[in-house]
Amino acid sequence: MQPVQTVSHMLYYPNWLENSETSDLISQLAGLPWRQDYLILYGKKHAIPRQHLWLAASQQSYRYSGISMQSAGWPHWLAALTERLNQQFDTRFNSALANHYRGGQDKMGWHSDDEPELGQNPVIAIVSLGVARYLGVRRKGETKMLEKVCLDHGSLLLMPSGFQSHWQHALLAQSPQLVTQSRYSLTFRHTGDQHDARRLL
Ligand SMILES: O=C(O)CCC(=O)C(=O)O
Ligand SMILES: [Mn+2]
Repeated sequence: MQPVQTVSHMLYYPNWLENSETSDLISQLAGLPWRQDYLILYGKKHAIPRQHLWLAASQQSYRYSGISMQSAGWPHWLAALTERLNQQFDTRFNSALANHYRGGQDKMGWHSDDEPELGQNPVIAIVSLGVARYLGVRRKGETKMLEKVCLDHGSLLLMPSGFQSHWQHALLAQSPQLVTQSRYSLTFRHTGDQHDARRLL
């Protein structure tokens, strides 16, 4: 399957999943114990504009945007999907941040996936299920969006090593009147090495 290379050098694989697999995956995802987290900003409590979950084989927690998350487990279907990614891309994914965007109002703000748990120059893969949504990309330090990649149902987007040092991405909000259906994403990561190293000190 030939990927499409985006302007910022990500690799996009439309229909990476077969139709028969996507419906099973959606039912597995729908059954996860999704979390609604909150952030306190200037003394005011804000609901994060999506539901999420940290999934990992190890009990290692994951910290991003000031929220610390314990692993909600490592289901067999996720282990199988991870194995497939690792075979195809020669990666070492062992964990995933799962996101549930309930409608167009749900989103993720501008960021790079550069948490210390991920090590240097991580490769990140995003599997998308449900309604198509746009991932915006801009250069670090700039506010102008360079490109908008449509993440279709069943697609895979690969952010290569080095991408996170130069670029930021965001899952863009859309009109809740226009986008009423939900989308799930699984963003695969490799975590653990730094913690092992720290434990040895
Ligand atoms: O939902 C997406 O496609 C993007 C999510 C993302 O950037 C992340 O989980 O770090
Ligand atoms: Mn991200």
